[in-house]
Amino acid sequence: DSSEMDQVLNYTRTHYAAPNIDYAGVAKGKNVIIIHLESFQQFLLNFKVDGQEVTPFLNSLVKDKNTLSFDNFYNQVGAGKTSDAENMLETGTYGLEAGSLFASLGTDNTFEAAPAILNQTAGYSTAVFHGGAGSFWNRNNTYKSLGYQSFFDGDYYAQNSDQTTDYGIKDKLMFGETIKYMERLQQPFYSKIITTTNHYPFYIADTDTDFPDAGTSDATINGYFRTAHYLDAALKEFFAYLKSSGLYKHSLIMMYGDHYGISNDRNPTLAPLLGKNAKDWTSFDDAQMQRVPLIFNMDGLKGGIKHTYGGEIDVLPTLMHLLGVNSKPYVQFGTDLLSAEHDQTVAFRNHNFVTPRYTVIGNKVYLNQTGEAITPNASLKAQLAQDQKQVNQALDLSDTVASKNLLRFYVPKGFQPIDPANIDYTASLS
Ligand code: GP9
Ligand code: MN
Repeated sequence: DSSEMDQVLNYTRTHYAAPNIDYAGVAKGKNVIIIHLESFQQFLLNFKVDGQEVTPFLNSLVKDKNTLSFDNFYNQVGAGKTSDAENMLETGTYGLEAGSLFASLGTDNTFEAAPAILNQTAGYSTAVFHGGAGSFWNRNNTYKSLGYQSFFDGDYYAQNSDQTTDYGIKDKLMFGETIKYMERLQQPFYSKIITTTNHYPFYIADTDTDFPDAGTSDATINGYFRTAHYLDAALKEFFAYLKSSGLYKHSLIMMYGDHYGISNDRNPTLAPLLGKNAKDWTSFDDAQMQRVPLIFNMDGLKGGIKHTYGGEIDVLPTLMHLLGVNSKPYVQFGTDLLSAEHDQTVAFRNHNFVTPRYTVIGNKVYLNQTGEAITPNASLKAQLAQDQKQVNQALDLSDTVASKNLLRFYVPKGFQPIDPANIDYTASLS
């Protein structure tokens, strides 16, 4: 009811962080190209197998003077995996405690999401590209609720068996076809490309990559470096397409990893490659492995590697502020990563959390600097209890918004609610 909505607004308005004047509006009017890096963890950057970089392209990109990236950025997904990441990035609200919000509520709930906001407030056309089944994670319905005008799903891409892996067309082929559709979009456009090759079981043929096998006892880990290397090479090709098509200089490119590729139970096997002892591996180390990349690149962007702590919930206000769009009227649970007022407490979906100094897992507290479990003194205990309370409050309020479909009671000023029935994806090519 409306009193619950008032509680939500009270939280999001109090928690709001104002834009950083050095970055506010620097990408105003640019096309937005979001690249979803499937299962891509931060530790892959600058990692070597047999002396070879796994991600030579991304490694050089993060050093570019026009690249802004974050190296303490965490995924916050639950069981909805890819769809939870998409949900957080598009809506600024959390996924659900169990299952996938896209799957259970994506068709019928009211959303105030990035495609609708940017279309209505800044004249963006909107499109999403995914070279797999359109019904996966209920995207074919949810994308309409988010306000996406076009959805180029697997039907728009080559699908012969030698052109695909388990979840869709191979990334290199996908980018090659996508650029042709993208060139035809009305500018400025807000777009998202979902890659799929770097997905469990991480298989890529020798004819598609010559990257070496890491030689661990776990074929999943060995494959992960190969498919990640393939994705990196695909990104290099895509940037070349963007440059030759002329789109590059009119676009802000944002890349993010959605969640882990290597699950916690496999981490002890990976440990020696990270210079650690398998027997010393702890829940703290598992939490550290939840870092994923967040990278912005744009001609003229003031670059650098930021060490700010944050997570997927924080991306939407960050992006909106870069585009010069006010995020304040919307219900968003994260804060602009570039703002001096940004909240650096990162909530995991299971209510564990990370701050710049501590990692809290259940009732265990670890010191980030050393990884050791500590017994907090009274004042630290009180501070962490306060942080935990805020984490719980944010997750619970977000759950209430979702489960009670509260946004139908709140129409931000100037926002036109989306009617999914008015959107038709069979005509995306016309
Ligand atoms: C499939 C892809 C995978 O379309 O997005 O989703 P995931 O298994 O990572 O949630
Ligand atoms: Mn995924």
